[in-house]
Amino acid sequence: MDKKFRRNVSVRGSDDFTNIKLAAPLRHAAGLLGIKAAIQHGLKEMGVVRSMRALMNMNQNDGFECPSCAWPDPDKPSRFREFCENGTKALADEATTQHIGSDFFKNNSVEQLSELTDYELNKFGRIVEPLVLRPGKIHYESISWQDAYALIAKELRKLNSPDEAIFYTSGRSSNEAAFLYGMFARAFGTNNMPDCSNMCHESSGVALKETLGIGKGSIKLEDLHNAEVIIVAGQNPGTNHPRMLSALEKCKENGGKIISINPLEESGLVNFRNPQSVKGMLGGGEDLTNIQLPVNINQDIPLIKLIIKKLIDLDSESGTVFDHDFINKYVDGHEALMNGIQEYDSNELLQLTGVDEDKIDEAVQLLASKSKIVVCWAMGLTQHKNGVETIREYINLLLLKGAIGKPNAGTCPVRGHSNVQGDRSVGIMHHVDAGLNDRIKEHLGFTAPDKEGFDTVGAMRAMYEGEGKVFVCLGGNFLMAASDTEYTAVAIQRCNLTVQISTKLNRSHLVTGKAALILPTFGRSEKDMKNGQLRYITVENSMGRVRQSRGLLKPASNRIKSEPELIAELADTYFEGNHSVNWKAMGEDYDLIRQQIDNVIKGFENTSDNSKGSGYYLPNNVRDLDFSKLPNGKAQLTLNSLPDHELQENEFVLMTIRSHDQFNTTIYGLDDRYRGVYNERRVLFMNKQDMKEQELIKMDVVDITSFYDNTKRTAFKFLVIPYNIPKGNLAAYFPETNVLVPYNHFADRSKTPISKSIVVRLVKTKIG
Ligand SMILES: Nc1nc2c(c(=O)[nH]1)N[C@H]1C(S)=C(S)[C@@H](COP(=O)(O)OP(=O)(O)OC[C@H]3O[C@@H](n4cnc5c(=O)[nH]c(N)nc54)[C@H](O)[C@@H]3O)O[C@H]1N2
Ligand SMILES: Nc1nc2c(c(=O)[nH]1)N[C@H]1C(S)=C(S)[C@@H](COP(=O)(O)OP(=O)(O)OC[C@H]3O[C@@H](n4cnc5c(=O)[nH]c(N)nc54)[C@H](O)[C@@H]3O)O[C@H]1N2
Ligand code: SF4
Ligand SMILES: [Mo]
Repeated sequence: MDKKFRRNVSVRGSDDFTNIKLAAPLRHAAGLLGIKAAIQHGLKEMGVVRSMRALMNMNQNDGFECPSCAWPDPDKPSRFREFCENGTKALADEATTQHIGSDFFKNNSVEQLSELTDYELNKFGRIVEPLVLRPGKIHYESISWQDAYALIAKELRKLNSPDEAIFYTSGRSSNEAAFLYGMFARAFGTNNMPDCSNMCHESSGVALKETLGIGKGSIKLEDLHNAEVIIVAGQNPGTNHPRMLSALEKCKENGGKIISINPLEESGLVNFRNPQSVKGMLGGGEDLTNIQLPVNINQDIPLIKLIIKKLIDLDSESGTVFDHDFINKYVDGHEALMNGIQEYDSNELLQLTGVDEDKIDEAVQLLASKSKIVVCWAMGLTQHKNGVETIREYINLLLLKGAIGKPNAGTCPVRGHSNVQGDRSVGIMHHVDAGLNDRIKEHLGFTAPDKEGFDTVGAMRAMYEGEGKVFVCLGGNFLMAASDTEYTAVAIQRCNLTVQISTKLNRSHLVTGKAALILPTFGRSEKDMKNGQLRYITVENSMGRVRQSRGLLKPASNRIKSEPELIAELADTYFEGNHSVNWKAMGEDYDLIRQQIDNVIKGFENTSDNSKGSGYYLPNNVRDLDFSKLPNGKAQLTLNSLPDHELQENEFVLMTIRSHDQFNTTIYGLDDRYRGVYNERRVLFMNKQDMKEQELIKMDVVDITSFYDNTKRTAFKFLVIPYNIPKGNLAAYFPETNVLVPYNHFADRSKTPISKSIVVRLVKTKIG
């Protein structure tokens, strides 16, 4: 049953049910309920004055960037209007007035705390002083910053090779912190820089880079407003990128159409009651989706192939469906694609999708006559074995339509964490970039390693095998975010030292290496003062715009430090002031960091000046129709094979998704209002017909098991809920179900764990 480790810590926490209430899923998002939920949450955590001051400043050009998702702000934001329910929750969660320090840990051992749920752990509040968990001990104690740095430096020096250290980054950091951190890892001697995007949009990066030459999206916010068709695939913006709904609304008002490709009919995509418009508050809101295609999980490739096939038939009649001029001029691989696609039988493709042909034909008719098409996507496409190929298939569609590199058309991988794109841009990556290493040598004066480092799954394996011994995390909650929770727990516990640079308590502070440190840091809303000056950081949003962010709230304590400063002090301690980089000076004056970012990272220019006001866009070759770095100097059409899901009897495909009340592993509350689930997270969404066949009724309790490579994995105790989901498909929340995702099954080439298509069985344990 419950697997316990070296310290008697639980990986699972409590799995008691919490008194579920069910309602019908909502047919609209936001509106009054959204505002009420946001304000309630904000006021409870922050108090009235703090809430109002902070909200007035969030996403303003002279304020701070929302710490939640990476959705862009308009270039000219309007006062007091640029936030949403979930941004408010994220802010309240970070700016909470609840605090914990060494007294708290004196009374609560890591063993006791680990018995709680992730929701309960997060509620304790902000960590306000550096803490150490010494070998064999179960209580964290206070430690000075200098002693904490010295402990890390000592453990790093003990390693046989720099490659025994691993430096993880979660995407909430800033460009300045991420740059220093990445450069410290390299100066120390390793490219072991796993990153949350390895579990997130890595498949998008790989697919986009090899087809279009840049691992980022091509559109800007305004392009959505005037697109003729927006395809939203594998994404739930109502919950995860709420202000995207305003962009979809604008597109609809301008006459555009929306196609949603998703096994679920997500409320936010059905109808949006914009809390910032009269129509949204008093009227019925805006219906968003015109055509919903409830595709079976991981059957997007057959769906898009079928759509392309049908478009080919229409094009052979009229010659106007595809943009032949564009294809001739800019696209490679047309003939191969046309030949390749003929091998597929339309009926077989249709069967795989599970969608009504009439609906697909409606989408085909729409796409045939339009060319300003944007495809938006998120985790529903990336987290599959064939995530890279799935995205490439959508890019095929865009290229054939000539919907690339022109206004109101293109690619929109909607990023997760607020600065995950920036972190990657400024050098958080496990790959070797020879040009980058040359510039490091030239401007920073040291030789960066030229050996490929570990990504997330590589890091898990290395720690498990004893090859990774010191694990430093710039934010995040690696234990709960990574796949195969129990394997990852063993891996982490084999480390000599684990270091978490964090704001709030999470399970990665409890399931640790032999020794552990928590280095508490500022949230983005907090005022970062040095020598009487207010310092700011910069971030890059999902559409490649770099802008400044300056906090305004009083920091949670005077014993916490900013991320850049503490990283610089750690580097300075490690190098004992004896290194080509003046770390200490950079940690004090972020302009010095920005100058080096401009020197070392391509595309960044005069960042300290240019990111004022509305910021500046980084170069993007797709916007300029420049494919010169790709084979034959052209964008690439690709041949992608069909996914292979041979299910045995009683097997299902499970996707692990987010509820409306969480940010990744941070659980704000127990409701999923849009899906009609209240006060419970241990639920399994299931098709009614499947329930009947499995002899299950509503509220039956099941264990979910997966079986890969002769290993059975079990997520215990889930309540079955009948839901509008395609037959054969299941959905449950992450991170409770991460235990089912095998550590060694991930997307080809991007190595993103298969969190959206896990083959599982159900075992009934109790009648509901
Ligand atoms: N409030 C809030 N905001 C967030 C986050 C959060 O946890 N909370 N997380 C942030 C992060 S890091 C990220 S990466 C993003 C995640 O944003 P999303 O990707 O929207 O998040 P998920 O809940 O994983 O939802 C995946 C969607 O894909 C659909 N889907 C699953 N499998 C398939 C498939 O095979 N094909 C298709 N077409 N659809 C499929 C699911 O039904 C679901 O609607 O959100 C960011 N923003
Ligand atoms: N099964 C399954 N697994 C998944 C996913 C899935 O859909 N299904 N999604 C994956 C995705 S898309 C992602 S991005 C990863 C997320 O993986 P992570 O980024 O590792 O996880 P988070 O839950 O976002 O991290 C939350 C913690 O970050 C810390 N934190 C918050 N703000 C700050 C800050 O400003 N600075 C610092 N230093 N720390 C801060 C807090 O201590 C908080 O507890 O999870 C992945 N795992
Ligand atoms: S859409 Fe995302 S970035 Fe914008 S306010 Fe909402 S949570 Fe914050
Ligand atoms: Mo993500």
